[in-house]
Amino acid sequence: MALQAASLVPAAFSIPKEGKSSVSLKDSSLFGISFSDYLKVDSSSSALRSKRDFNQRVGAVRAQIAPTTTPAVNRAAPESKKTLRKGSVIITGASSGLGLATAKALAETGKWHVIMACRDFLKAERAAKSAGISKENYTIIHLDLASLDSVRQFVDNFRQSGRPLDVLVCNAAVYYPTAKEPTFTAEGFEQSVGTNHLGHFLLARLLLDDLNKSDYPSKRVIIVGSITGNTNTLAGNVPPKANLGDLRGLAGGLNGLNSSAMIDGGDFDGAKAYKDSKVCNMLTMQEFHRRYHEETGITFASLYPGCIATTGLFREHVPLFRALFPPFQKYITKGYVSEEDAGKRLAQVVSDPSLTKSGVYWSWNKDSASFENQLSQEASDAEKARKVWEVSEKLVGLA
Ligand code: LMG
Ligand code: NDP
Ligand code: PMR
Repeated sequence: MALQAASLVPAAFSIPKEGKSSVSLKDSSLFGISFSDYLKVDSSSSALRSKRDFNQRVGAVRAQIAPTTTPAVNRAAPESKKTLRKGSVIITGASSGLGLATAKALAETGKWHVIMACRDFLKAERAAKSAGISKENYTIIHLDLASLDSVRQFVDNFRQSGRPLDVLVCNAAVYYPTAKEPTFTAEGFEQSVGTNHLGHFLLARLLLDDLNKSDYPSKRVIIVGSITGNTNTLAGNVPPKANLGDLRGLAGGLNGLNSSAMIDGGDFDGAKAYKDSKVCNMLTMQEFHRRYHEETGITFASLYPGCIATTGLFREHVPLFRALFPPFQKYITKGYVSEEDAGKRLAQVVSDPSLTKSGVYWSWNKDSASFENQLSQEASDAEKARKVWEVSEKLVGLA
């Protein structure tokens, strides 16, 4: 089984390739409405309260937007430039789309070694090769997030590699928008929440020890979120909407037998399951922050990189959707971002010295400058975050 082949093979190929042309984000507005940062502010959320504190401190006028200048991908702090050792970053799902583009952006700086944590070893090897990532800048280690045994095996294999861990990027995801019936992970959890949330939850929990041992100046855990899980946005209001309800399905194990396959206990809907999983990702990031940031100094953050309408995420969607979605996002919503530019954004969150704030959700404005964005009420609900955490740790065998 592929799982047993969990390999630890250093990269062996290096073929340089021209970068793709990038698309710059202009005005992200449709019919006069700004989509990139239109936000309903929920004054009861704790995220807002902490943001307010932050904004009061920095004297920002707008509560939800604290733009930073667009920094170079790996602009090292001047004093550390010469002495800093190469950073070591694990990126899950680095075999395509955003993960691959981020691996490329980081590797190209020469300042990062990327551990590509991928379920298809050969695909990852080919992807690294065709992206032109030099062999000394990456290692592929097998990881199938849809199997908790594989997650544990990955952690063992990573430890055996002897490399330090400075940054973990939880990027991999699956999306089944047209599935009529749920499919399940090795442990019998509905596939999208099982992979996108539970697999990453176990991975990040196990790797905290490794991050703690790192002597790197800025240690980070980044979990990729999305606008479509946030119902304070137009995109988050396209049905079906994310909603975790009272977590009865999650508590029942999402197995579709004696419990619903959906977190809220409702009927299966693949698009909703994906959006729910992204809400779990964003809640998990904040709960990590509350539990571990002060004690460990690790930065926990999430982000919405923009709509990367061309990636493999939409592989299960109907052909008409795949054909229309990129032009729709490019010319109508203007929320489109190329894989290359999205990779640079995530690479900033990994490595930029100015993006060390913990517990935040980053987005980018029309000038491609990063800003701290406002999560929806549900995605910033501290009580729900705690419950998701507690139920999840039972499901993955940590409690
Ligand atoms: C659904 O299918 C599944 O049914 C559902 O179960 C779930 O899985 C869901 O979230 C996943 O997917 C997807 C299908 C359903 O969507 C599509 O195929 C449409 C995708 C969106 C693409 C829209 C194409 C519009 C045409 C763009 C052409 C590009 C032209 C570029 C050049 C422009 C030059 C100026 O469909 C839907 O979800 C609804 C689709 C309805 C399509 C309507 C498109 C209109 C877009 C306009 C924006 C809306 C703004 C409203 C204001 C209008 C004011 C005039
Ligand atoms: P892709 O499908 O291109 O990439 C997803 C990656 O996840 C692939 O490398 C895939 O591996 C990997 N993966 C899937 N299942 C598993 C598994 N069980 N174990 C290990 N790896 C797995 O999609 P994107 O690049 O678009 O998605 C990356 C992230 O960005 C996701 O978290 C997504 O939610 C997020 N995102 C994407 C947006 C977009 O517009 N595309 C917008 C907002 C957020 P393989 O190559 O083997 O299939
Ligand atoms: Mg959405 C107005 C801005 C906007 C943005 C930024 C997105 C992002 N979308 C927007 C609007 C709309 N979308 C509108 C008006 C519609 C109705 C036509 C629409 C439809 C739509 C569909 C059917 N959009 C989608 C789908 C998907 O299947 C995608 C999805 O929900 O995946 C979970 C999707 C997305 N839209 C986005 C983004 C970023 C996605 C996909 C990726 C993700 O959230 O990870």
